Amino acid sequence: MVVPVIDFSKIDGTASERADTMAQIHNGCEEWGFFQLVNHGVPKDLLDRVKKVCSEIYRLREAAFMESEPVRTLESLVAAEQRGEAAAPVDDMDWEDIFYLHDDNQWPSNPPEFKETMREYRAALRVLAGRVMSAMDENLGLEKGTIDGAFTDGGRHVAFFGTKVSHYPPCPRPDLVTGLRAHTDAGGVILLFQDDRVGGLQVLKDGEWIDVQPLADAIVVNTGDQIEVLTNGRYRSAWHRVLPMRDGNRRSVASFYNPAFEARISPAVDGGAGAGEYPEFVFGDYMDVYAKQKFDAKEPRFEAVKAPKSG
Ligand SMILES: O=C(O)CCC(=O)C(=O)O
Repeated sequence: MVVPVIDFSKIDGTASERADTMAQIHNGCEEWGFFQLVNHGVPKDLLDRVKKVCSEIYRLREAAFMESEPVRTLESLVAAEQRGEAAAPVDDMDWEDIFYLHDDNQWPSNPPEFKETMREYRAALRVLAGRVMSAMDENLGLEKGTIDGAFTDGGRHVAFFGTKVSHYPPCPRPDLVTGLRAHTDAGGVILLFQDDRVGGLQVLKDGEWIDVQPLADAIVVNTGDQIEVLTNGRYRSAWHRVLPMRDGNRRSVASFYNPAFEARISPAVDGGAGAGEYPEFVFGDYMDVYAKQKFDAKEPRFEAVKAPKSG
């Protein structure tokens, strides 16, 4: 099984190319919760610059990673093992170096081209997120703008758009720690620019972990828990994880197009089987629960934000 790869430029092609592309997107959302887009309109030159500034920034952060808790924890586990003690795998931390870019937080000012490149990249990705959401609206028989409108409460708020820059440095003992523990994403549409050589990302499909194969210049799309609620379970958020690798420093840049924290989320389409199970809630409340339960099953999160029934 291979995560679907979709040529997004064909959405502007002939009627039959468009219909075929829309069907592939629908299948990717319904059957996988993950797919890869090629020819997605984000210029290659911009992707190359993103790779360059993100690699440079890791070089500036590497010494701090080497002093970080995952590294120290692993070192002490290995030392214990050498003393003949049993080393149990760590299950509460990840072998990753990360930082976030939002519209209103402080960004690194080194290397000097970082800010400008990432501003340009985020603008391009915001456009791509809009195009992907429009395709989903159409595939679900919703009026254009429905998903985005739900994320902004009909334009009253601004959708949250965050970017997480991650590196998964080479790990000497991948048997003792995870790159990133299995989880589903909390938000809406996630667009990931992953390393084109070092793998490690896997998606759970029909009970089996499948590699999200590195593919040069592709953007991996996955849908989060809010899309699952809006679609009444038709597009379910998929579990995914990152395995640590002995060789290679994997880079990934994940951009999350999420509802505004104030947005009220509830199913926007009639559900099939399982309809009616999804509650209405405020996204910020969901995030409060998610912050504590990211690596747990999602159903108790939906349960936790369900408003108590009156009477
Ligand atoms: O780094 C990756 O490939 C995946 C990142 C991810 O799943 C997350 O940050 O939630």
